[in-house]
Amino acid sequence: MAVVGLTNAGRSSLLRAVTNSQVEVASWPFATRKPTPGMLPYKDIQFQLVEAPPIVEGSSEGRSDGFQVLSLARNADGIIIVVDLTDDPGGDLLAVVGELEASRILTVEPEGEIKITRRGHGSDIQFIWDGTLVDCTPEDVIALFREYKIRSALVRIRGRVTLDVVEDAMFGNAVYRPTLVVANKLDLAVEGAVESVIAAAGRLEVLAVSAEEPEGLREILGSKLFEMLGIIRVYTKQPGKEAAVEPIVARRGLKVGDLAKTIHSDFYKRFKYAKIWGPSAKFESERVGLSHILADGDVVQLHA
Ligand SMILES: Nc1nc2c(ncn2[C@@H]2O[C@H](COP(=O)(O)OP(=O)(O)O)[C@@H](O)[C@H]2O)c(=O)[nH]1
Ligand SMILES: [Mg+2]
Repeated sequence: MAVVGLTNAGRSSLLRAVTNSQVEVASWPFATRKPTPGMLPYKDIQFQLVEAPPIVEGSSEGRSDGFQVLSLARNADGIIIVVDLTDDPGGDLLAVVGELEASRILTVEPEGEIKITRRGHGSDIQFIWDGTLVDCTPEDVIALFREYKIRSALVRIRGRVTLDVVEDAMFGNAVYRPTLVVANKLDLAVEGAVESVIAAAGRLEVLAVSAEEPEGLREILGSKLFEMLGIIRVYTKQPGKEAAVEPIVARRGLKVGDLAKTIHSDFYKRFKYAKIWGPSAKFESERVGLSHILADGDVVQLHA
């Protein structure tokens, strides 16, 4: 997880409160210059939190190590945005989200998808409609294509597609990162501060905390991240032995086949069946195939 925010929001304090890291907390601005990692233990797994240097206006154009900060966010599994409730937290949140978006790091999953298949010949744009265009017309899309010298293409529209989605599809550099907003310094917050963050956050979830009062914070933050990232833990088991203590950590939707591939390509090729125990099993020691979808807490025995 990349922990980002404006300077003094409390990124270092949050890491100190919930991880093993001894990062420097300072009341002067720009104390954190280098990305600093820490591990947050939750259940039997660990989340790596990395404090990014502060975001400033213009980070997305490279100001104040902006490219480094934003590539950290781009390469993380998810993002935590820390805002200071004693500042203008709603405005600060919009500023941070604005810098992320300007570098095509999306904090909200786009509702639509466009697939552009370019053709070497002809000069027409053909649409296939499995959805709608939002805030733009087919002519706008064709005009945009023309700017990028796309004259002949087959275009499939799925869901709700904005002009931003069209542009992202052409460049292929937009990424979506699940994002949690941590509204910090709750102990000093004035009335209405949390509400202003919630209003600015739109569809993002807001967790109001005080990093100076870390009681129970690990557990709360851990459970939010677990949920947000859609994590499941699966335990492998060899015949006649106890299940592994260390889980394999994966995303919701993991199939037995994916698991077999993760463990060894040979396992996948020579796969016969799997036996499962736990939440996704209809009964203990159920036999399942490659397409069975696993759940958090499952124990799996692969047979090849
Ligand atoms: N009262 C209060 N002060 C905080 C809290 N979190 C951080 N601070 C203070 O805010 C200042 C900046 O914190 P720091 O963690 O260094 O911010 P960073 O620049 O985002 O890493 C420091 O003086 C902290 O002691 C909090 O929850 N409550
Ligand atoms: Mg810091």
